[in-house]
Formats: sequence, structure tokens, C-alpha cells
Amino acid sequence: MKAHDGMYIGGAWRPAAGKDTVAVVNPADEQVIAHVPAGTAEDVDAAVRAARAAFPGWAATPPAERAALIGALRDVLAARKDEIAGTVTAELGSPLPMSQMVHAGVPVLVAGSYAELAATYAFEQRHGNSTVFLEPVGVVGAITPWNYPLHQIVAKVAPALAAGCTVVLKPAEDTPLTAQLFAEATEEAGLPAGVFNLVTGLGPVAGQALAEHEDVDLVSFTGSTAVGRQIGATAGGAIKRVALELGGKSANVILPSADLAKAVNVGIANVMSNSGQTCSAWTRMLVDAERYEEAVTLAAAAVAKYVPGERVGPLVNAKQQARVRGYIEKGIEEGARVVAGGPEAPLSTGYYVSPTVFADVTPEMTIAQEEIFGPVVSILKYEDEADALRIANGTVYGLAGAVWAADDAEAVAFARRMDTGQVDINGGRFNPLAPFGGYKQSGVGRELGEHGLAEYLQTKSLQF
Ligand code: TXE
Repeated sequence: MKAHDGMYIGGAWRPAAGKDTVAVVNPADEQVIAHVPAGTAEDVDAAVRAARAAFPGWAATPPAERAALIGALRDVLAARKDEIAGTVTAELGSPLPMSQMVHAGVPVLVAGSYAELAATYAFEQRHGNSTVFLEPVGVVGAITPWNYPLHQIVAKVAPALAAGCTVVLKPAEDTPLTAQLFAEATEEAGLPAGVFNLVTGLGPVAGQALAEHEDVDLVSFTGSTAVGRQIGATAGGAIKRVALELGGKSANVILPSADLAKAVNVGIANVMSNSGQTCSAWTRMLVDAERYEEAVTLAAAAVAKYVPGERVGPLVNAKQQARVRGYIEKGIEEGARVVAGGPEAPLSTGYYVSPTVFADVTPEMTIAQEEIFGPVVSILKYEDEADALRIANGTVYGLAGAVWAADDAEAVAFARRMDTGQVDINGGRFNPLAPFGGYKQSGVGRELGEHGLAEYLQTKSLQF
């Protein structure tokens, strides 16, 4: 595949400081498809300098003009949708329809929402006898994961640009080609040089250099809890702003009055989508004791439709495949009952994992507590509503969830008692304006909508 052999810094593709490269592998057939440069602290420093130099001009650009440029970026992403989808499929392995609809489609919606918000947001407000200005925080270091290669980038870069911040992006080493396409799109849209910069490379090298750079004002990170903890500690030490979007172990709570078949089918589809590599995936299905076996039967039938290599793609790399298979083995070891799938790889080539459903899962089991990040669903039994709530809230995470009931009001009453940042009521529908982020160890801060924009703003008040 086509790849740039440099970094996008200050509005141009420049040679990397070092000679090392990172191989990009197609996880569906394990073939190397490209190489990109492995950035060093020197590349990161050059990118931060470019972002710093561009900051005053971009911060002073009227919001309406920033909005127009974000709108132009949206249009370029929309025009290059097929190319983006093909690139995501090549480096992430997701089936093409999924890449087209979600990986290429959602970022267009999100960029569009920020073009609108930049134009309409009240950057200047009156509170009593004060005028309050919402000003950009400064230079943003964005570190993104591979699971939604473009969405994760746009969910950080679009609000940062809307706020008037400039950005240095370090994308995941598994999916740098989508990030290079995004950099091309920013240039094509006409963003001023230095407003957006890209450094590809490894997390512990380029990522860490960006997180530790003293001239970065805000670090926005999405990824593992372990790395997030480290980035949070570094940012705390330097007294700089930080946003962390980390793991999840979301509960899909099916109340006794709910349409069971619908809730189970949508619940299985939710986890199978993107091969389970979604931080908000409803990986714990909670069903009342009376309908438990019926739900297990429905889930096993539903998951049979998700054929690896057809509807379900591979995991992103060999490490993730081994990790997920390890969790499946652990589930069996701890006494859960496999009703579909299992630890054996379903195909001999590609990093595939069998779509797996576990029954007889108890809340303290490892598979009910830790983020698996694969096509694995655990079905837990509850006795009454209080028990369901205790189980739903009984992990260190609190990112998302779902509640199903005969009417929305009953589901809402339950959702209000869940310690989690986002809940889908009777199925829900994606909304690019809905704030997304975690309670508890799922993170700090919010992405998307007005709340996502606010992360990139700081407040100044003038008293009269
Ligand atoms: O994440 P990492 P990995 C979870 C999920 C998954 C696990 C491991 O459970 O199984 O994390 O995935 C960069 N300083 N999520 O190993 O390492 C790295 O280059 C600065 C949930 O892929 O956290 C990449 O750009 N940066 C999640 C990004 O961090 C560092 C999405 C994420 O990689 C760094 C992905 C360092 N020391 C994984 N080390 C979600 N919340 O959606 C790595 N990076």
C-alpha cells in the first residue's frame, strides 16, 4: 500500500530524524503491506515546535473561519471515503462494509458536528458583571489507538481545532496509514501549516516523548488503562491538562419486562462489531434467573451468524489474538460454560478468534472483570433488580452500558443508578453530540459534542 516515508510537520512531509521503520501488517492475511517511519523524540520536538509556532495565528482565527476549514476537512473525508475504508480494512482487517459504514462514515459525522459547533459555540459569555472568555488551551498532544483508526483521531483533532488549539498526533503503530491519509486531508482542506502535525512511531518512544514534552499543554490519550495511568501521572507531575479514554466492561442489562430476543440479538451484534475491539462494547449480558437459559440459547444461535473471515474480522495483531484466546482459556479454567466458540483459532491464517459466548459466569470471574477486547460475551444471572445493579456496577470500569425494558421510563430509572458515562436505552442510536467518556477507571474527561469541545478550552473571566 501507498505510504509516506516521512512525518507531516509544519505543513510538509519531512524526512524522519532516524532511519528505523515500523512494518504495517494486514491482520487478515499476516502480510506486510507497508512501512512507516518510527518517530523519535527529535521528530516529536520538531512537530511540537511547528504546532507552537502555528498556535497564535490559529487561536486568533475567528471561530467562523475555523468552522469553515473544519467543514472543508469534513468534505475531504467524505469525498475520500472509499480510500479511507480500503485503508482501514487493509491495516485493521475489518470487513469492508464495516469500514465503509463505521470507520469511514462516523468521522464524517463527527467532523461535521464540530464544524457546526465551532460556528455556534459561545466562546464569549456574560455571567453577572463578568465577561467570560473560553480560550484554547494551546498545543495538544493526541495519542490514539488502532481500534477505530480514523474515529479516534477525528474525535480528538476536530474539537481541538474548533477550540483554536494546534495538534501533534501520534497514532497507533498498527494503523498509521489511516493517520497519513488524515494528514493529507488536512492539507487538502487548506488548514494552515503547523495547525495539524503527524509523527508516526512506537508508543514507548514517540508516544512517550509526546506525553512528556514540556511544551505540550494538554495530552489527550485513548488506549490501555496501564499506559493511561502512566500518562496521567506524568501530566499530573507537570500540572498539565489531560484527557484519558480507557477501558470498559460495560453491562447490557436486560430487565424482566424487556423483549428478550431483541435485547439478546442486538447485544450480541454490539460485541461482535469490530471483532469486540470496542471500549464501550456490552461484554457482560445480565439476564434474570427465570429467563436465563432462554437467553443463553438465543445468544448461542445469534452468535452462529458471525462467521470469522466473513462477518467478523481478525483481531488487530498476534499479541491481541493471544491475549483474547488466553482470556477464553481463563474463563474455562474458572468454571464458566462455553456455549459457542472457544479458544481454538478458527482459521489457520490471520489473527482470528472464534466468536465466543460464556454462560454460568459469576461476577468475580476474570472474564467478568477484565477488558477482553475480543468477540467474547459473558452472560450473568441476576435474582432481582438490586442484584442486577450491584453486578452492573461491580467492576473498576464505567464507560458505557445498555438497559432494556418494556418502556423507556423503566430503563431510564435503572440507567440513572448505573455508575457509567453513557447508556443506550432500548437499543439507542449513535449520536455524535452525545458526550462519551468514563466514570471510575474508564477515564477522565469527555469526547464528542459540546463536552468534548470544552476539554480543549480554558476559562478567563473579566470583572466590570
Ligand atoms: O494499547 P496501548 P494496546 C485496551 C484493550 C487492549 C489493551 C492493549 O484492552 O487489549 O488496551 O492494547 C500508545 N507512552 N485498549 O497495547 O499500548 C500506542 O502507541 C505514550 C482500549 O494496543 O495503550 C498507541 O498509540 N503512548 C482502547 C496507544 O498508546 C504510548 C483502545 C494505545 O496503545 C505508550 C486500545 C507510552 N508509554 C486498547 N505505550 C480504548 N479505550 O478504546 C503505548 N502508547
